[in-house]
Amino acid sequence: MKITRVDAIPFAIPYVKPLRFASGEVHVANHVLVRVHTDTGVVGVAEAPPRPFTYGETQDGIITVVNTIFAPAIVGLTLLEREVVAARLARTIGNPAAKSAVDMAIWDALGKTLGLPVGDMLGGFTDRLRVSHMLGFAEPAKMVAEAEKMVETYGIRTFKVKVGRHPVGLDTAVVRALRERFGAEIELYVDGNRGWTAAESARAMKEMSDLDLLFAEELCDAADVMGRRWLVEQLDVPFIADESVPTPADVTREILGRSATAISIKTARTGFTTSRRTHHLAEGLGIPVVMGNQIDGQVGTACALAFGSAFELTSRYAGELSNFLDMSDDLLTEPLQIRDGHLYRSTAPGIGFEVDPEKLERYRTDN
Ligand code: MUC
Ligand code: MG
Repeated sequence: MKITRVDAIPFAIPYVKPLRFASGEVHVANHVLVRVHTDTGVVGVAEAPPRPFTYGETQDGIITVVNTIFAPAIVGLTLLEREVVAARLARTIGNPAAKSAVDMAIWDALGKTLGLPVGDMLGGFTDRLRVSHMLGFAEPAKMVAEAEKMVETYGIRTFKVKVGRHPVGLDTAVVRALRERFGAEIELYVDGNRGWTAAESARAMKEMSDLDLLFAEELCDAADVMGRRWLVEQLDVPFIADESVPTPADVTREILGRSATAISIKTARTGFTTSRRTHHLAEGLGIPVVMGNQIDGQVGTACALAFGSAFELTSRYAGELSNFLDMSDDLLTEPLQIRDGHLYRSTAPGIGFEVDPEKLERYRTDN
């Protein structure tokens, strides 16, 4: 069960439909596949999606920090020493996606070693999550057409609409068009990726007050401390902190400071070990949790599914698990399938996926 080697492999898979949102856009999944090798021949796998516009990480930076700092710090430890791994990774500031991929690859290797699914090892609450689909910026008619396709093809009935554009009416019109098209058939919430000011957010939320929104997420910057508290105080729906809560300490500050009332847990950002801490904290604070998506490929989506299905609190709401649908291809031998609005986790040992060696060969960019 000893860690013998860690690989960090860059790969690039283009998106058929790029995702556009207030803080950036993604056209190609330039991710890093992290593999943790052990002395018994078991290999654990996870992926790190760099999001420079949110966390400052780049594909090259992830590879460098894994190869030069993380791998030397953890080779020789066993798969059971996950808290020692976490403490050693924590000596380096930032780098959330790189740390998370190393952590989840270790859990994958441990599950494979023990013959147990990671979702069961973490909590085993359920075998499925309802799926929420993210609608990126486009013309209103196109966003409605995309939602129609998701309802018809996959049975998805929860949509997160990206907002944060100017003028504010551009986005509120889309949300209104969606509600008018689907009525009570769908759940709707909005994510601003810090695109609006607190005052613009308040105006937009007032404009949408009759649209039965489930949540509002990160509409304005948490750095505008008083403005955000002022906004959150007047909302009648939970306000989700996403990129403003990359660590459990940030969750504590945002929630106790009353500048958020719910959180997004992203396994791409906090792996399994820290996501578990965040989950327990959210449970103790009594706040809603949504499983978020860092524009993950299928490897990352399988990770979010394993974690989200492990606990009652993380499986209560639909999880954001469908961004991979917009990619032109992926790495798995058996692609994830959304059926009747749900993703079901695999019962295979580990996180529950296999990487297809031919696909990895085709998409890796280091050969
Ligand atoms: C989200 O929920 O914000 C967009 C940027 C990012 O880091 O994640 C996505 C989705
Ligand atoms: Mg978000």
